[in-house]
Amino acid sequence: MPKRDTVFSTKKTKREPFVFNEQVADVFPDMLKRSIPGYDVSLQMIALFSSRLGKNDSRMYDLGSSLGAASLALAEGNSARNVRIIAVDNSLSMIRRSEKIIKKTAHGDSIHLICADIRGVKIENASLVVLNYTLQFLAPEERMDLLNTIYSGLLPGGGLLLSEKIAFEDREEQEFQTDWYHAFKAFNGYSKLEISQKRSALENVLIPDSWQTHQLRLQNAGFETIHLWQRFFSFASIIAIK
Ligand code: GEK
Repeated sequence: MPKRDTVFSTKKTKREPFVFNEQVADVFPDMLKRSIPGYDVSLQMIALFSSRLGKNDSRMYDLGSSLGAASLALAEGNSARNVRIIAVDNSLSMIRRSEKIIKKTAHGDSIHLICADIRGVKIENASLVVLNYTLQFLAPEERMDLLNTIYSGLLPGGGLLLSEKIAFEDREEQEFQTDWYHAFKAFNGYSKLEISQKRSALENVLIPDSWQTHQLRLQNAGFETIHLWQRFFSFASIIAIK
């Protein structure tokens, strides 16, 4: 049973920005399951994309790997030979825990963990790159550089799997989607206090872009095929193929 997320359950005396520390890493699987509609499906489909897009002797990257869930999905779906999966996260709490989790699976030899900032990572010979709810944590003006780096490190026909919280250009839709998203969280057992404290901790930490902004950025990076393949409320998953 994953440990229950109670990070925002008691009243905080001052507003502190959200960080991926020990307390968060300790309850992370429960936090994501109850906070991201479509998270489990995103992992299942990462395995599917891996099974079709993986190429012999290539690399796959999981950027912002947290506890390694997407890396494990890449490894489970992969049927190509000699694929090296590189998982990168700058939270030592996450990397330490993911090391223990991955060691207990059959994929310990194919997944390589790196504790580093994804903004400095070198991408090469990649058949797949995963950014599963990570790009949203970079400053908006830094996102294009990362996508350019990813595009140039991908092999022709290689894919980028991008999942994000998105914003809506239409104010009425933004309010509608936010309201239903909060209903989703309440339905999953989060109190009003937890929902509002987490929301305020994520302000200026998680900055969502609209689908149109993502599409334009991916086009500018050079991707030829760009499609939305899942969306639940304000959480969307996109595939972009070089
Ligand atoms: C999953 N992909 O389970 N460099 C490296 N890591 C970073 C950076 C950065 N600049 N910024 C944020 N992170 C995972 C879930 S969580 C999404 C990804 C969420 C890391 C951060 O430490 C955290 O582990 C991850 O990106 C984002 O499929 O919590 O909403």
